[in-house]
Amino acid sequence: MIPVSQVWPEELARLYRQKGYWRGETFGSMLRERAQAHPERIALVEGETRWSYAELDRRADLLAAGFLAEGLKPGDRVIVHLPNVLAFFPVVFGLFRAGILPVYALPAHRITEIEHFARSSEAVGYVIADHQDGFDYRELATELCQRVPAVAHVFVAGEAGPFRALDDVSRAGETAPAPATGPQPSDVAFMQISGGSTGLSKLIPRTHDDYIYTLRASAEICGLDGDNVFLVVLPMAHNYPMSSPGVLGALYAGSRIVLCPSPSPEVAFPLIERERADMVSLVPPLLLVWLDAAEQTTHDLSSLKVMQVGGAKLIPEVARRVRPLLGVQLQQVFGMAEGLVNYTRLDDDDETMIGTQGRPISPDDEIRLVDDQDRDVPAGEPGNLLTRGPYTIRGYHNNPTANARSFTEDGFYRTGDIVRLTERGYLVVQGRAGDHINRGGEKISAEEVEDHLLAHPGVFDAAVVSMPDEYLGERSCAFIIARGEKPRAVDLKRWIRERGLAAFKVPDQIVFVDKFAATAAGKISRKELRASLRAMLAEQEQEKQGG
Ligand code: OOB
Repeated sequence: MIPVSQVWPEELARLYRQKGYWRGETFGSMLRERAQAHPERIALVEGETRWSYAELDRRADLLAAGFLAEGLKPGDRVIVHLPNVLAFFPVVFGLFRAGILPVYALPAHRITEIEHFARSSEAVGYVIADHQDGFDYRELATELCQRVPAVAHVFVAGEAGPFRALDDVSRAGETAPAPATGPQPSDVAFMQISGGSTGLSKLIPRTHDDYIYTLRASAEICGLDGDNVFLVVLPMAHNYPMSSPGVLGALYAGSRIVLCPSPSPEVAFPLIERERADMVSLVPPLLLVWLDAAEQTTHDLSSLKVMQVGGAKLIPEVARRVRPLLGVQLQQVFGMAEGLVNYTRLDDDDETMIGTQGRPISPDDEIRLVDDQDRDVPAGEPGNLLTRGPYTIRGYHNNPTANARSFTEDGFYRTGDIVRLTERGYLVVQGRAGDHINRGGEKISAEEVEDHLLAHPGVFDAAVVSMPDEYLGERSCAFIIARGEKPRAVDLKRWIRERGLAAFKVPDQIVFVDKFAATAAGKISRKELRASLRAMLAEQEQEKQGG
């Protein structure tokens, strides 16, 4: 098994420790300290169930011992594929304490993605819910175990079927020994999944030291403390609702987390009223829905103080409506699972809050804006955003090709974002250099979807591009050259779904063409091809509006 590590150059690591960013905490110790400091305080609310910090701490211990008793070992990797359910917390803290690495999958991921995560992380375990929103995760697990026999352990929150119930693992933990030694703060705690700008998702190893720094700093920037009630509506396996400050930042600060079973206003608004939630994080399309619903709601939302919006670009016209309609402070969040996170600050003026995507968490986040030849652009001009710092990774797990492409020789991460810097050091996102589609915060790699389309017998060639969408910001359009008789668009969409991909990757629109225009150089550059198709779509859109 290839060990997972994440190492910064020694002098930088020393600096980050000296400056107090990395304080030698681990997730296990962090939860223990909170549980000792305020054992009775409520940490988690789901429906009628309330768990105190002591309760969560106890359950995490049981699962840590239980997972080891099941035969898992420190350093093993376990895919955690859970929706927003209570079990998420004792599972991940149990794994942390045992030194086992969670690999976070999103609820929307399906067999193709999960198989890829299992292979690339060499996972031996898989944690799922029994079923959610009509989807049975146990069937997915059965398929996964057939395809990747190395996944020898499947644990289920709920009805286990042929697998092992988490409740039984907890029970086994009652009599099993506690982990002998815990992980070190500089060890990798877990792996996140990259948005996948080119091809398949990559694994992002994050250490206890670096991630806990972001929790502490984010909680401070967002004004979280023991009195706050954080409502989580986005899937918390994603880096944004997990850590910006998200659920883990809320636990770090000793706040209360309320799990919301659905992001829709019909479910969230009554919960805000009942639990007096004061903070929530949304993506832009969801904000639109909430804004509309807020105009008519009879629910008391007056407890809400801060509403974060991030994951995709929030346009100023929408940002401007937040305070008048919801009576809350807007906070923009621009971040990435690889590290760098920017926030507008709660005391920023309106113009900054509405018109920028914030500034970095850390004084030691280094930002460079460069042209396509890696030369610094003049001040105020847009450029490709490069970054490195105390919580931005220096490389993906076991992926030298991606690392050569995504990192400079001196360790800057190439974010793929095109941004502009204001005079005060705030970032304004202008777009993406690469070919990923940001569908309302859900990231789609054009290349990945093209590869699946190309596998269809009726497809000769395919190019997937983003197109502007009023609601989602961007949606996906697949240009197809048919082989022989044209397949029907619905069949191609079904094809993608049946290939076991997350539903958000199904192209929103399919356009058949006879050929792709050759590029200036006469050869087929997919990048240029996508750019020209995108330009064509934009032109058509303009014509439609003009006429
Ligand atoms: C967050 O993380 P990822 O890894 O799913 O996606 C990162 C990419 C960024 O590189 C950027 O292209 C886009 O998502 N993005 C934004 C944005 N926030 C993220 N683009 C425009 N405006 C924003 N506010 O999406 C993520 C991770 C942590 C915190 C927040 C978001």
